[in-house]
Amino acid sequence: MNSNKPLDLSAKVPPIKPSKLLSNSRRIEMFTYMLQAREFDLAMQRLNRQGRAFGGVYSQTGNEASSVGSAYALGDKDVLFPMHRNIGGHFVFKQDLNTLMLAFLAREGSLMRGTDGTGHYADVKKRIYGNVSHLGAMIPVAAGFVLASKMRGESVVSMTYIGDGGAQTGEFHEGVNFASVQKLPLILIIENNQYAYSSPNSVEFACVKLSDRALGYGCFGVTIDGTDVELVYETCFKAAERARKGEGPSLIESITMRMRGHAEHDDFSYVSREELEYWKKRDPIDRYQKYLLTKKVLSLDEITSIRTKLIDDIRSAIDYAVDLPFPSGEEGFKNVFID
Ligand SMILES: Cc1ncc(C[n+]2csc(CCOP(=O)(O)OP(=O)(O)O)c2C)c(N)n1
Ligand SMILES: [Mg+2]
Repeated sequence: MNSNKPLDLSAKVPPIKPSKLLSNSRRIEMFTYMLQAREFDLAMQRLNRQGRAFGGVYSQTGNEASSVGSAYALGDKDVLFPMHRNIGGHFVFKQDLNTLMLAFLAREGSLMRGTDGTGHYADVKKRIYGNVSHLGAMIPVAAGFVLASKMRGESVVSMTYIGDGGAQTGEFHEGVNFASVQKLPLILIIENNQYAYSSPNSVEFACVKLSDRALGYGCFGVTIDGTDVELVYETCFKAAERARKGEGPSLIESITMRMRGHAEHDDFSYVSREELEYWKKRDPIDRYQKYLLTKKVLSLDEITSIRTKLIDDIRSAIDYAVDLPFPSGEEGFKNVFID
């Protein structure tokens, strides 16, 4: 799979590449997390239109397989440094809905004390760190985390993400180079969703695949279809195995599509209808649902009842959060300056 090439609009949607590492119950679990990510995203879009969600609402639609499949491949000591389109990973790491909704609706008492509405929080107990908003800057932090654990003799894998735009920053290079030299157990997923704001890949980089850079760093690199959750899972599981064996970092370019604007204010009129149609056919949830139905892992009725329960739970979390107050103005000055 190439990243920086014009799309072949007539190309057929490939079948899901089933992973031998997954049982059917784990498939259902992954699919449920994907549905949860989608429904949470739709709820955030609605809240934004109702004027109840402030700041940027960065749609995750199209990124569910990449975000869920990658985080699902980690173990229970590993750590996650998600970016702004990785809500699925928060669910995989068992973040609860009320906590997330409080943070996203910037309510008093939330993990960011109501000073942020876009998920820049850390929840150390849940092993979720980030996101660091400055593109690229989280990579050295995620690398530093496992440098520290390595020095303590612990076996921890750190997974983090960067976009196709963020992959062009200096700190991307510094972080991946450092992790490769130190053979750190770091997995970096480049989520190439075709655009950074309105800039397409063609104005971002000149190489064919972003994973080709791995050769220059001396680490493992691969480019995969990021809309196939089982392929994402298997690729990341193997990367984590290599990391635990001391074989160093992996640079995984996951090809997806940002199906909406950069944030909800952006009408993404710079994306052609043909391009969106191409990617609609590769919707990660539709693809996986079709696979699970064909293999009789789930029936349509079962999927409907999973979805209904997820929607009910999200509604309850919204009801819980919207009734709580915003923080006082002084909160914005706390933890910013040293007295
Ligand atoms: C160093 C830096 N420059 C600019 C920004 C503003 N910014 C936030 S998201 C974004 C676009 C990122 O595009 P990409 O990395 O492709 O991620 P995507 O939003 O497509 O998931 C920009 C320019 C920033 N946060 N950090
Ligand atoms: Mg992008």
